[in-house]
Amino acid sequence: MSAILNEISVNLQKGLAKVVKELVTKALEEKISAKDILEQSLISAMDVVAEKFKNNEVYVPEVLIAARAMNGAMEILKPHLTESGAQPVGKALIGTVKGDLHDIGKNLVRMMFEGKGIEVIDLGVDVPPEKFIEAQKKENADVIALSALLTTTMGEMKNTIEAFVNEGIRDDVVIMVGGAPVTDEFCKSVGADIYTADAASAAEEAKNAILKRKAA
Ligand code: B1M
Repeated sequence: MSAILNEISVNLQKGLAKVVKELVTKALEEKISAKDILEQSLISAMDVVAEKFKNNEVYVPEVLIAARAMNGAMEILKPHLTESGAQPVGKALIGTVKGDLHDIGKNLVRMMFEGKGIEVIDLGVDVPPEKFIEAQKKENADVIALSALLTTTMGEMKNTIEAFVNEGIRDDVVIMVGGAPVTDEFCKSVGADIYTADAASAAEEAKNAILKRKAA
């Protein structure tokens, strides 16, 4: 790994948002690709934080500070991950489900979608089913993208899908699910259409699904 990517990783683990932003800007100036910065320093730094959190070596405040630094750095990368001037291929609603406050993965998915030319309405975190329904009635999106990071909130994906069924609008949309505890088996069991393990594949699958629907 190049020295600057290592430096970004070390500072992100410490949650030094300002330093991380400066280093990310510098790395871009040095022509390191946004993809490499994202994968080799930001995501790998969060993996280190996650491991330490799991082992009780760091606690919620430290993780929160690192997460803020990560989100700040991603905002700098955003224009570099997004194809500029592309015609929107379709629209997606995205949110982290009710009871769940994790947003880094969801934000990554949003950016990757935007990178594929998909317009994204981001409903944020802790989004109850009725908010997805209300937004869908207004926006008429092609894709509903649900993120969950907790085993205790995965069930909200099922509740959200059931709400779409109850409103009679389930078959009008492609419903995608993802997040660390989510699996393909779970996706099938709750009646979602697509599961992907990472944000880049989610964007790829979303674009394919939109183009397929539009061609049908
Ligand atoms: Co939380 N947390 N957390 N946390 N946290 C986890 C998820 C946990 C696994 C840590 C652990 O114990 N090992 C654990 C969950 C255990 C479980 O349920 N199995 C946990 C816990 C327990 C908690 C609290 C309950 C802790 C507490 O208060 N005691 C609490 C819950 C709060 C709540 O949500 N109600 C909590 C709080 C927090 C913070 C606020 C401190 C912070 C979140 C800050 C934020 O997001 N702004 C936080 C963090 C950062 C984590 C870990 C360390 C890192 C998550 C992350 O951002 N990873 C996490 C440990 C871990 O995941 N190993 C942990 C980086 C990110 C890029 O990955 O989000 O997985 P991820 O996204 C991936 C894929 O999953 C995928 O794409 C991304 C990669 O490309 N993806 C999708 C995500 N969404 C997708 C949607 C798709 C497709 C792919 O399609 C629609």
